[in-house]
Amino acid sequence: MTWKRSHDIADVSIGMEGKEVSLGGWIEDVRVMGKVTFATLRDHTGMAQAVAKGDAAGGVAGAGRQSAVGITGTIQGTRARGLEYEVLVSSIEVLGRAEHPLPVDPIGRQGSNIDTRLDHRALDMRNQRTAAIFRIRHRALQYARRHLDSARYTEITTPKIIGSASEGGADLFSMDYFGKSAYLAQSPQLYKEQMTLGLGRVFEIASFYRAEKSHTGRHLSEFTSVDIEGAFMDCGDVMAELESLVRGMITHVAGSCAAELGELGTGLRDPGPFERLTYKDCVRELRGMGEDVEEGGDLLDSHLRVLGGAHPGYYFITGWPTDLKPFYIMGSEADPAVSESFDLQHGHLELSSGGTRIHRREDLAGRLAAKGLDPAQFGPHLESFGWGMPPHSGWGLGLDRLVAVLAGLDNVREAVLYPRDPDRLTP
Ligand code: AMO
Repeated sequence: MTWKRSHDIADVSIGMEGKEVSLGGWIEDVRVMGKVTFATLRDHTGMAQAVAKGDAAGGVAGAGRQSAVGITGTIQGTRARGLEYEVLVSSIEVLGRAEHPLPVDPIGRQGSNIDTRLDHRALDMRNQRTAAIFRIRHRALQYARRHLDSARYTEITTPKIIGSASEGGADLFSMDYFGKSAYLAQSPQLYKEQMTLGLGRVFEIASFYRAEKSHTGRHLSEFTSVDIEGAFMDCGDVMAELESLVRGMITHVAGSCAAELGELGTGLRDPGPFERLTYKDCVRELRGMGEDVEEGGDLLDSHLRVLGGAHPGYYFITGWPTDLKPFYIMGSEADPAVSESFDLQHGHLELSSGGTRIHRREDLAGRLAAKGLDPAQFGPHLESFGWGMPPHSGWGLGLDRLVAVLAGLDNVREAVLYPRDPDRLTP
């Protein structure tokens, strides 16, 4: 290939008038006006107008929309509205031809349903609305790493192929592992707890797996979780950490993704301190609204929808019955039937859950047995609790769900590159 890129489009300006540049990008639009051809060229940094006359005009017109091209030309002023310069093309090379008809229209003029878009995700990513979602996701992740680093958490990577369940028995993907049974990790729960005894504060951002046959706009078989675990921290400490992380993410995305949020027709601002409701408050409020809720029973999706209608923003639900929570969550000292735990909600959507963990080995073994789990299966985990296990707390935050909220999306699949659900295993 003789053609070579000289600049990203964002780095070209009218200050370079008269200079020659070589830009690589995709042709978004072509207009032939007599002997002059106009084209818009987009790269990962922006859009430029190319103008071609003579031989070059035929080359630009023949390149075809959405083909990857390299153009070489000089920068000149323009009368086009909203633009300060254009590139007068001297030569164009088609580097990767787009074969029409394309399965989805990347400009979004012809709408496609979500399944068609997900089936052709790489091309869908050229749609600026879709690209905006993934730039927002990038900024949210960037902030999460910075925030947790400055709060002295160490990033860890735990195994995804495991020998026994991390969250209890249900919803596990199993597989053959050299003649033994293995599973895909549902969360980093046991490993992150163990890591507090050496590293103190840890976090992980990774994919985890749930074999739930759920066909909803919020459940995935493979999801990304932001997890923390901190030694000598209690439920209140990690709730404060979560609130400051989520508010910081919102502010960071609002500040760094104005164009992307505009593309999605949405806006963001700091929501202020999160409301805190207890489980008992929720039961009372739901009953007051005519809902049939059993005291001590789980809040069903139908209940959360009603509650979310009354609390459309971010809010914590604390004090869940201990029986409703996983085996590692601690009961409170005042009333062991009420746990030191929380869920973070956005309206009806659960974004995160966490709490104070049981850190005494005998108590944990007892809870495992009470939950019908076999303590022997948790042998190495329980053993580590005899090595100076500190009191500790943590949470898991569903990143895909949070990005869907930030980007104003109804379906979590929109916030995931190649979502996996019971009906979707490819591409
Ligand atoms: P939990 O099971 O509540 O807790 O998961 C934590 C958060 O992860 C997200 N999430 C999902 N997102 C999309 N699809 C799914 N199938 C899915 N399952 C979970 C949700 C949820 O709030 N170990 C504990 C956390 C902890 O206590 O540290 C756990 O996994 O946003």
